[in-house]
Amino acid sequence: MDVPGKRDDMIVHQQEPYNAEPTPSALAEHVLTPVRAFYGRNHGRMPRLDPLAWRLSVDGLVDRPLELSLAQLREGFPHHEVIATLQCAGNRRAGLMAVRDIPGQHPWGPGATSTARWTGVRLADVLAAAGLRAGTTYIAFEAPDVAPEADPPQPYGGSITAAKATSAEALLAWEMNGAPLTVPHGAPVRVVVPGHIGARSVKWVRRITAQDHPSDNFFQASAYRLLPADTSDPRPGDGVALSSVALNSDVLSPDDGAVISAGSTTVLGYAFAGDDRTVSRVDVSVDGGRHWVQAELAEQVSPWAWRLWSATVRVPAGQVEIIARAWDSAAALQPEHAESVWNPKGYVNNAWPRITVTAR
Ligand SMILES: Nc1nc2c(c(=O)[nH]1)N[C@H]1C(S)=C(S)[C@@H](COP(=O)(O)O)O[C@H]1N2
Ligand SMILES: [Mo]
Repeated sequence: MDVPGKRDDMIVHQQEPYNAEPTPSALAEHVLTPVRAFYGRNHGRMPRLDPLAWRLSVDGLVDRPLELSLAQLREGFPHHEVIATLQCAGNRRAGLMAVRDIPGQHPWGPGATSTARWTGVRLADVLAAAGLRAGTTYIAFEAPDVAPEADPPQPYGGSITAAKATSAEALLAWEMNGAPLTVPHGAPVRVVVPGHIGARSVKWVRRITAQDHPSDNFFQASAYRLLPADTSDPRPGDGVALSSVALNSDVLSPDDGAVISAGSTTVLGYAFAGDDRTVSRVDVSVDGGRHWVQAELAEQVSPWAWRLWSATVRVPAGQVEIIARAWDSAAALQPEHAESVWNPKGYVNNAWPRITVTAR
């Protein structure tokens, strides 16, 4: 299937299913990532749903199971907007693959992260209309796209806690940056879970289930889990299920490997921390960490959005490594080395970003 409306310089990791990220310089251009540059992450063939035939069912531990058309969803609940960054748990995996190979996974760079303004209704309002019963601890989502990599092959799904699902920020969205959602981003309606890994923002959602346990879907029980480095034969439920996005940052300009002029250079990047954390400080070093320049943080456009940053540093002639490190509002600092965060599926590489330039 062709993927309409994407920049032609997207870095395509896989054509079918479509997996692609913008170049670092394209990502650095805007605080709100244009849809044509927004990364795409798909585990199966994208479904093309007829918006008039689409129905959302809400079932499980509810007093009044619902079946909503798109019109009922749009007309039955107040509309809300949230600017939120989506970050795939596999973002920056290439840095882990450089430590030790991770077979069968895409070598994502920094671009499996993008930010948009999402419009829809609060998931909380829809759950309230259904009447959540006492004992509901998780809200599970299911979509129609079948993922061949799942064992057994099954429709994509996942879950979040009932607390997160009833928060003010979790949406059922039909618009992205003021335009109707496109098929690659989940048309007609997707879940948007700000502050959680992208995997929980289920696209093409068709079923929402209130339950007293996490989803047993492959992408909740087996994938998107942080396994110990020495795990050889993982079973469902092993390791840590990923939800909140850990503090992370990367350098977007100059390009890794670029030839630049020695002297004053502006370094651009992003930093992001999920859920109740925000980014508080970013530093840049061009001398292996002996000296650091504190970066200027661009405006925090929403509590759920990344922060772009810039730092002006003096780059000496020769081959120079540019390093960055970020702190969040809980005073956590990114881990220094990718070696210490390597894990079998290659998730959450939040080690200090390092690029190498040649200055003349
Ligand atoms: N139905 C469905 N939803 C999905 C996925 C998927 O494959 N199928 N991929 C998830 C993952 S892993 C991520 S990171 C985000 C990516 O959203 P995007 O393609 O709009 O950038 O969607 C999530 N929602
Ligand atoms: Mo993802």
